[in-house]
Amino acid sequence: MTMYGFEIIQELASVLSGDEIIVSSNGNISRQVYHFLPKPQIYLRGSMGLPVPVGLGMAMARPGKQILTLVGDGNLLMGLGSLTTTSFIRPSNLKILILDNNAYATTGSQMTSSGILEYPSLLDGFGIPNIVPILQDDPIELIKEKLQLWIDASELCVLPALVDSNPPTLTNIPWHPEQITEFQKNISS
Ligand SMILES: Cc1ncc(C[n+]2csc(CCOP(=O)(O)OP(=O)(O)O)c2C)c(N)n1
Repeated sequence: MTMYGFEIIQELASVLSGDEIIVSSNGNISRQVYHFLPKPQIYLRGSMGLPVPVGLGMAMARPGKQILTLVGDGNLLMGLGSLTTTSFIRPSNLKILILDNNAYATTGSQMTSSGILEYPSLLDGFGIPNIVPILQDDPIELIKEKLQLWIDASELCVLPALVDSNPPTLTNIPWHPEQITEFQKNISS
């Protein structure tokens, strides 16, 4: 069965309370979040490797908000060391969803090295609570269940999702980075 990251993002819509802040990876994932989920959110643009550090900073700065960080495998690998700091600080309002399509889909679907990762062992090694990964042939009810468990977790929690890669089809986000910064500054704690 084929399952793309954008389908997980669409499913996410049904478990959101509406009060969460989403931090999304640059490229395709930010575009999908912009197109399929409530606006505004913190759409990273340009800089790779930053969704986890930015999510961590947001979770510390806004302890009263749930921060959902959506990170592609390319972005995760580029900032892998930030999992150490994340585990050390351990904000209970930070939830990380890894959308692993084993590719840099945004720039032409070049293969990443994520295929060698065993997410449960990797995350256990970092001391980070995690949920059994979403797999391509998981039935939709199970996917929703895992998303719900993840979003309801009372502590730092990571949910990996192994998805298929598809080329970007969505148009870029029409917002200037300054507008996104303005939104970010005005989020109440
Ligand atoms: C430092 C840096 N290197 C390369 C790029 C170009 N770039 C933008 S998005 C992207 C791929 C991101 O991959 P991933 O996080 O797996 O998300 P996907 O594109 O698969 O949705 C790349 C290589 C960049 N923006 N910054």
